[in-house]
Amino acid sequence: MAVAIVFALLVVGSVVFSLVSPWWFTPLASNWGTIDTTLIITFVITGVVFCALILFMALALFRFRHREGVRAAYEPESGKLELWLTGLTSVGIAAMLAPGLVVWKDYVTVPADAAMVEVLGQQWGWTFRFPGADGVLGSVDALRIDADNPFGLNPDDPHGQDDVLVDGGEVRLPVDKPVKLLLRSVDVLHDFYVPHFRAKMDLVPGMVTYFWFTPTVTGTFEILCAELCGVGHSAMRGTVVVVEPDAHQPWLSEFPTFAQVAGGTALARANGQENQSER
Ligand SMILES: [Cu+2]
Repeated sequence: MAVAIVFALLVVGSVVFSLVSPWWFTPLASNWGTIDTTLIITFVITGVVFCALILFMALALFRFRHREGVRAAYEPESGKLELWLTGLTSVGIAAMLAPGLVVWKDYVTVPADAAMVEVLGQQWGWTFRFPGADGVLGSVDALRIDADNPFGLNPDDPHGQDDVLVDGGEVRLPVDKPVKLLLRSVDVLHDFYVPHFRAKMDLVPGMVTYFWFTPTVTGTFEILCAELCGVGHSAMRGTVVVVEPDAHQPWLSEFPTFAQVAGGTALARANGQENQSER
């Protein structure tokens, strides 16, 4: 009897806590409100099932408690009950999975006008590459990655010459413009996650993954790595600053293009060789 009351109180407490909880999603700052909707559908369905199961247990404990002279009836099979339970479970699971399929299709169907930005993850930080004036990212090869060429760009690819290389862990994006993020990892699995955008995706060494979103609110948002990637994992943070569209280009122009970086490296090498030959 006492246990039945504890179970009932557990249900009441869980429902009240869920309704007045101070912990909820961070405010949404992208187009992915549908991801919140699918999560809420899952919360509601699992919540209803949780309450129904616990209350049924409380009811069974109370109704079938020990009484002198009363014996339990043995009923191992009930076709009718199994049909009901199977049917209801199927409907509940389908209702949780189906909305996700619709949202996933949107998530991987990138709008034609989306800007492209590459995100490069590395133990334990983020760098970014914009395609430059030609709008095309230059080709890359992991084997070319070294201290002078951290993105592994192909120096012979004309598309790569104007690519803008953004260091420092902060990327700025224009508000209300769809953007496709192309994700690469230098070393191990990482996961690019901005809670306010609801969007996340693994970075997998050896392949390029992607997702898209439209930032809808200006402000500063934190990038987290959501894949345990080594001892510095918790420090693998960055910042997305969503700015007004006309503030974006001035910020981007502060960063060097690949041609400038590679030219500087070539010059430094040439100077180094000169110095050596002078000696
Ligand atoms: Cu990581």
